[in-house]
Amino acid sequence: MTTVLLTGFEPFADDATNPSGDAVRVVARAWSGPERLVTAVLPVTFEGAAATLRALIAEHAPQLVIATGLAGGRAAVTPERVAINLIDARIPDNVGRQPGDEPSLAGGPAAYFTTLPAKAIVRDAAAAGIPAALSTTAGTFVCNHVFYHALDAAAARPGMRAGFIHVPYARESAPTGAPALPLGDIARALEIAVRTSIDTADDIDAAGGTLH
Ligand code: PCA
Repeated sequence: MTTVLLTGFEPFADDATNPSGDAVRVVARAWSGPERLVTAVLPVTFEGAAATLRALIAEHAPQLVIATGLAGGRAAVTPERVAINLIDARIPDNVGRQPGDEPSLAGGPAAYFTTLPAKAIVRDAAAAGIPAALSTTAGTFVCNHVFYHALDAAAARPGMRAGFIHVPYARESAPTGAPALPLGDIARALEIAVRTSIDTADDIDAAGGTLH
């Protein structure tokens, strides 16, 4: 049976909630298969998040891993294309660590490309009426770190695809004035990302890059 691992994050910085973790819980409650869905809410700590993700991969041997996190300020659901081997934390993580200019994985490749069908996910989320766009940077904080480790794990596991999706604030809990989507739409977009990834072996050929 196909196993899917879908993760979000706990709250961090000044926020009381994190829509990625909340949306993953919504997807878990509504999931009706046929694949086995394993979900987790990761700590926003460099050590804990990567170790937890790797332990979940080792335990459940998923064919598909989709990690998600909050990108406060973005207005769309954004599949990430590139994970870079760089940590440069602008704020401390949830245990107060703030590494600067360190690799996510010493000796690892400079970057990995997502192995999710990112353009097909954008197409299908948009077709469902949910704002979606590709992103070429997941930043240099805990999300990019987890994204990098997911792809590094995938590189050693033929048959496992992995990637990362940043989501906007949820309307129900967004700071005043921040772009946001209803939590239900964020959850729906993640469900679509899972379904599209399962159904799409090779990404579609569509224009989707940016000029800057
Ligand atoms: N967003 C942060 C870390 C956890 C999260 O949800 C990030 O983009 O790195």
